Amino acid sequence: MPGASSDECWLRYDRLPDAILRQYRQQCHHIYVAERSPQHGAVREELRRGLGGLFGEPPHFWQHPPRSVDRFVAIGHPDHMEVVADCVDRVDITRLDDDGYHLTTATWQGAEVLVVTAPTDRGLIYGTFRLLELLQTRQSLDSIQIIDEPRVEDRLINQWDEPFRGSVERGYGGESIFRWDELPNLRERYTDYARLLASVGINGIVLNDVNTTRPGRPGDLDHICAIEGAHLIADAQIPKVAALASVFSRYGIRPYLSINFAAPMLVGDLETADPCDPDVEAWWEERFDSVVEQIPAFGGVLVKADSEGEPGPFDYDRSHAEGANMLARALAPHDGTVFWRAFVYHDHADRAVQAGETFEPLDGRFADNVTLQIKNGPIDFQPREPVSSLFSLMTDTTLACELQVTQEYTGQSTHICYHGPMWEEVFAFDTYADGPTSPLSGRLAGMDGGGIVGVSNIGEDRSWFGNYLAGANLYAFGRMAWNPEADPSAIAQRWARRTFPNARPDGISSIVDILMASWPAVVDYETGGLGLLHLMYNGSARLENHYDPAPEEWPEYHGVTSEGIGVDRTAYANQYPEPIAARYRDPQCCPEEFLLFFHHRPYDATLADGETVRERLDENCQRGLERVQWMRHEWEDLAGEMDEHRYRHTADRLAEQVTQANRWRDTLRSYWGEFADGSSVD
Ligand code: BDP
Repeated sequence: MPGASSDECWLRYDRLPDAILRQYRQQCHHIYVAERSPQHGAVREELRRGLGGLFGEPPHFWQHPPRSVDRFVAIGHPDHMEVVADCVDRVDITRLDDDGYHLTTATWQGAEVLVVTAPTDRGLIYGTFRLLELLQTRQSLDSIQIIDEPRVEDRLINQWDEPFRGSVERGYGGESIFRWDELPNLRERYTDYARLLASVGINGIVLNDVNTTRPGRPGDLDHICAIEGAHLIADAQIPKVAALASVFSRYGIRPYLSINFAAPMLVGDLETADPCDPDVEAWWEERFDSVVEQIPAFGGVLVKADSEGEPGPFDYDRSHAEGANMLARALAPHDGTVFWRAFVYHDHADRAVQAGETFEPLDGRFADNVTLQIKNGPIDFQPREPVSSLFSLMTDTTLACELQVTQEYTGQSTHICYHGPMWEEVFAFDTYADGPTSPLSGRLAGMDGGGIVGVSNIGEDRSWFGNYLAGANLYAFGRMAWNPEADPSAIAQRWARRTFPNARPDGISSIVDILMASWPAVVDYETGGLGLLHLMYNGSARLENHYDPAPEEWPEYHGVTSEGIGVDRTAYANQYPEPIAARYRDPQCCPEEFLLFFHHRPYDATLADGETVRERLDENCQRGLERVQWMRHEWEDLAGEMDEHRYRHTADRLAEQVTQANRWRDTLRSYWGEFADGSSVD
């Protein structure tokens, strides 16, 4: 069991009330699970922990069919377990997606059996977590029939871990949990993290930050460990990565590394990293051979190239397809994937336009094992952005959608901001990539190798996230990567029931209501709700603040002038296929929430209901504040529904969120107010 210093999040296995315990114990005390692989070990361990906690006594494990009992649980593949083969139709199981699973009840030689089966060991892990969820949420196990399979193939967490300083870029849940200086020695917390990820269906983790060298910008702390991310592929460091990787692999989570495109020079001693130079390709081949020899489950690499100072193919006048494909060839013999990020800076002043200009001409030219990893919006994880045009433009390329689970621009670990509803909006967006009705969810699901990727929000903090309610974001990320059409409110409900098992149904409903109100609230008070961006403070420190209101810092992003507000992004709107382009191009039909993203409008321009732009912005800021006040008030009534520590911690966060929402409202209103009233000049 994790100690008091580590919260159990939704894997909380508090003892169940006696009234329901008897039957559960009869059904699940005897467990028959083979010991065939490390994943089977993980299954047994989770059941020992889970059932041990829920029942107050550990289950009894069998290595062979328990013929002397009249009820048991059997977990395994039909090919490996006669009981399972007798209870289910093997064809149904082989037809399941690799990561799918099946829970069913059956009778076997007079005994009642609850079967958890799957085509792969990973599926068995998912099925086991599902069984434990049924018990945690006190559902009947009589005559169950559950078949579940992921709709998206690659469901990855990107851990923006910075080995050289023991921290996580944009991580607000405390210091890094990875102790690179102590590895290959392992910590219990690594296993707990793997359990949390596997329990929501994550099947891959990139272990280090996309920025792979130690930045020399002002404000940098002294390093506590000399390793830079770029060097994790060096022979000297692979054993550390291998140790960490072994923990995640045991839970069916494939390990990946972020690499530096110039590694042949930085880590090796070549004089170039030109992707068309055969020595460069040979260098990568040799590196990957070495990595895979020690990390057989190695999944591949993530690359941030030609962006924010990171090297890339442009340094050699090569295209991003040439860069990505060179790595893809070197990885192909190892069944590895190159996740190539589309977050690229180049000649164009507007980053939104840049991505389309860089990548559209390359559509269809990427190798099969390259996945283009695209942020959900064209700018940068703002509280709300239109969905990136690349999802419409790239019709012949494998794609992944990159989301931030961490709350870089949505209040970090202080504000409550449940991202589920934002992701729902993103996945529901009709890309028109294949004519009408091509929602992003369907595109990612229907694609061989399609992916959903999330930048993690965990750290060393006791809560993992710096804010207990932010656990809902990691939970929802996993669930929506599994099924991008899943309903974020239902997910919040499942999360809350598992996280606060002693809360009454009314209490759970309040928690869900708070979560569901939180993203619209943040959008309102941090942006005014009409599509403005980057109104937060940046600063010159290495980890820009991105938290406090400071609209004066980046006028080019939100376009506030004495004439009006917003940015004319017609060029970007034109990248979308029709009819999306027409909708965004015309201020009269542009959805209100993106009006000022696409257009510079006079303050007194009227909206559909006759109100002016300025009035609406002011009102929305006020509405956001009121929503947070309501959330705080609603939380006050939840005392008694959970332990004092989590209750108080969250109450303190909400009190601070109210203070901050007030600041945001006042700062934004007076900022554009001064321009609009003529007291501030451009
Ligand atoms: C921005 C972050 C920065 C990341 C960058 C990226 O502020 O820390 O390095 O995105 O995604 O949002 O590469």
